[in-house]
Amino acid sequence: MLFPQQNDRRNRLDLSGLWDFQLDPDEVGEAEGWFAGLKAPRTIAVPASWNEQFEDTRDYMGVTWYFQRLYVPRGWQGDRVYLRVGSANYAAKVWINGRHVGSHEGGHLPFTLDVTDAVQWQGENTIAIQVENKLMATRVPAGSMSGDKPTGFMNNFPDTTFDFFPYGGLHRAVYLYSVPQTHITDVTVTTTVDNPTAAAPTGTVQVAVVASAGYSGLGELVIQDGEQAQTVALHFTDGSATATIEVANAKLWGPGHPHLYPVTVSLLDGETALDRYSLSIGIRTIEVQGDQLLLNGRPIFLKGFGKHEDFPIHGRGMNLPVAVRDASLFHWLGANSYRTAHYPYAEEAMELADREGILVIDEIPAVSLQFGDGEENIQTRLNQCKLQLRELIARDKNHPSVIMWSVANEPMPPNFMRRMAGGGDNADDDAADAAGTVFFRELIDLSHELDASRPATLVGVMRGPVAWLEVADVTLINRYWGWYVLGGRLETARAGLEQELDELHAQLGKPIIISEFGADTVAGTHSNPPEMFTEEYQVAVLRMHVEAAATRPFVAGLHVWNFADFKTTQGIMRVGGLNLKGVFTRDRRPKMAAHYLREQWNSEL
Ligand code: GCB
Repeated sequence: MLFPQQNDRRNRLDLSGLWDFQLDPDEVGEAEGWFAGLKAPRTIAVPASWNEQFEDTRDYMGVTWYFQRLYVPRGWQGDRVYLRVGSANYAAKVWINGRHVGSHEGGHLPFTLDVTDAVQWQGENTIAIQVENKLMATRVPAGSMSGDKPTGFMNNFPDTTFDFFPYGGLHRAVYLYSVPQTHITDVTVTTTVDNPTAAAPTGTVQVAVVASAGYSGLGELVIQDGEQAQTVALHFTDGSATATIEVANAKLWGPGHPHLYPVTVSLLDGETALDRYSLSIGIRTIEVQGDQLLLNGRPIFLKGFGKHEDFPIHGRGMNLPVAVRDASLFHWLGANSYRTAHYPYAEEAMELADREGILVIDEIPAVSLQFGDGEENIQTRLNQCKLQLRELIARDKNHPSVIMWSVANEPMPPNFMRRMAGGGDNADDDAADAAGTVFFRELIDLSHELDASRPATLVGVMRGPVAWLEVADVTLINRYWGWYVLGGRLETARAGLEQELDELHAQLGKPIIISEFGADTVAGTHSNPPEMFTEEYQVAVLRMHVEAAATRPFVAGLHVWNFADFKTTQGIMRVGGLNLKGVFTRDRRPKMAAHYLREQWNSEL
């Protein structure tokens, strides 16, 4: 899972650019051998979603083909060669020079294929990637729950169970890279701090390294602290080695002081490096104590947003200038955190968060999980969730910015709509809720098993079962008081919100983060007194939450839904196919709410 890197032992070719592309609605491509060349290609940009690059592809959710030609540098001969696809939504099959080399399912996490034996050194190589984005009940996230009968998110089109556009394509860069035959395959860094609130704390950096082919030999670990470097030897047995370094006077990582220490791991043959891998680490701690979330031993209040990877034309495709702009707007606002709603974001976004001191709640694509379509489908989705959680933690475990894993957003209890209308529980619901509790406990346990250093959570839907929240280390709740519930009646909504916060705190005794709240707002629409959809109303809804949190020390964070307006499916609740709850427009112009938050969040610093 290590991100490909260019150094004196490793090479990396970024295959971003213009590729050949063809839709395959009749699914004849494989039988007709399109992996050797497309029949009627058009040109597409990679990385990006296919949906908005052409007139006829916006709602296309089927099979497509991407095709590229390239030379593999002769200097790589003798090394191992890998192909790494950053994100192919949803399923991908890959051919090199007409030979099938691997497949992957799950649209927001990278996969790597060993293509050493498939590439040729004389002449041109071809890469064909079949990407398919069918909306299916057995996928995570799930599309239509019942084939042709639309039952998804408010009967919207395309038919999803979730409220964002189901973009398809090669969303992140594709790399070809080389590593030496004996190479580093994984590095895991964990940090602890003795007395983190002391003036000059000591940090302990533990590093576990895995090397290929059961490597048993020497290596070294170097951590750079300004002008000083500390070096320790690594002794590998059967491909594994661990080392611990103490950093005196450690500069702890956090918002406002995102200090990163360069670390390099090498495998050594005498003086010669067989392989090396570098990363930037942050020394910090994150823990839950009673009803508080502690960063470096001090309570931290999360100020920020649920976001989306979304921008016109790029769709969900990686867009570095937008990511940089968003980080800059976070600083302008005084925001310190976000949740990767509702899927893992690009690795570059995590790196940016490390550098900029932004805290991240990192989420798998388990949005709107359903529990009403039979045991078999539920188990299929559980397995897919576990796989994606493993892949996510393997990918992001070394980022100091990542402070928590989220294993689900708004899983749907059966009879959700009845509950939303204020109906009470009944016996059937209890059984389904109990099955859900087991499902989430498995995911939270897996998260703890894979990474004991970070809390794990799931994000509860309004009127969802409290037992589901109980399994999480931190209580994350999405609440739409004043919007979906008691819209326009803000005084009554405020009382409902406050009562609910106090009750949940009394029941669970954990820190509460309101991980979504907000109001759809048409930029430029105003009213006095505030009315739904106006900029004044959005400010009033946000103010209600800011004030409710201010008098409740157990509220450990407010994440406004959403940072920016974003594309979703078409339907009666989504004007122009957009969710308008952004405090910025889709092109990042501030609404009044952005100015309001800026005043609030900067004055608290
Ligand atoms: C939610 C979902 C989010 C939606 C939002 C809304 O609770 O988690 O995906 O976009 O509500 O605006 O309805």
